[in-house]
Amino acid sequence: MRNKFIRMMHYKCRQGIYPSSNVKRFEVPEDKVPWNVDYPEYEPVKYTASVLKGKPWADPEIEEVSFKPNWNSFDEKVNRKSFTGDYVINEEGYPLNPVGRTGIIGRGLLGRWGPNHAADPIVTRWKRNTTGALEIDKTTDKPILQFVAIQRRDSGEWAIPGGMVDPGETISATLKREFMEEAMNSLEKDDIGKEELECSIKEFFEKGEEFYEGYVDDPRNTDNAWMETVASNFHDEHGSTVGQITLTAGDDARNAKWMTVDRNLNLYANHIEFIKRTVRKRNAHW
Ligand code: RP5
Repeated sequence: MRNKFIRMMHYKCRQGIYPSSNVKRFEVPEDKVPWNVDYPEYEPVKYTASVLKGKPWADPEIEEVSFKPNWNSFDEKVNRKSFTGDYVINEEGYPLNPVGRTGIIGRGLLGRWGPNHAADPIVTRWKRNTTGALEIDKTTDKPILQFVAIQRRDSGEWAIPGGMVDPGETISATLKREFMEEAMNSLEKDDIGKEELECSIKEFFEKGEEFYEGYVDDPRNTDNAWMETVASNFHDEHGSTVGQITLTAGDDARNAKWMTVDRNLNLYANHIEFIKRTVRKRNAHW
């Protein structure tokens, strides 16, 4: 399960302007990404969004004397361990992005210094025609997969309906909660409505297959804060359970829909990689 992480490269978190800001990343050519490659000209911009200040889900500044994080371990309820192995704390006391340079120091929009843990539910069904028969791609002779995608409010990009793991929350709870919030609009329901929604997907969400845990090439990553995720596939083979539900966008999602898998999809962060792995696992058309 652990990823052969050392070979990983990031792209989306080295591009131009930092999300929801006018802060320009210092340019980092691909060969200068690894920390062990000298880059004497490197002058990353320092940026931590002001929106983080005083938020209960965000860390204080590193310099704050009362802030004594236990790096590389479970720190009270906050998971500061990385799936990539132990990360380095530099001389100034900042954790270093395990993939390498991003052109920005500080936390940007991310709440935690070091790893920020998320979970991504990849909910799939087969594409069917109007009679209910599987659609088979003529070139590969394989059935075509569809997955639940949401359109993010922040960037407008389509994405897997993942979200942050709350302190002390189990990954399986995050996977179900985020799906309910972003693709079923559970936050707008009263307690009874929420319970009904949960009942309708409870059994389905018990049969997930975890296939990735590791770094995410998220556009919000910085040199000192980055996203990691656990991605699990929940598959409705006969299209008879979750495959039938009406999707309603909620919370951070502007839209939600069943998206037909296509290798040319342009998705948020490196979510296309997760879809590709799911396709392989299901032996679907790519
Ligand atoms: C990505 O950001 C993860 O893969 C996950 O989909 C998402 C979590 O962040 P929020 O959607 O909560 O902002 O890196």
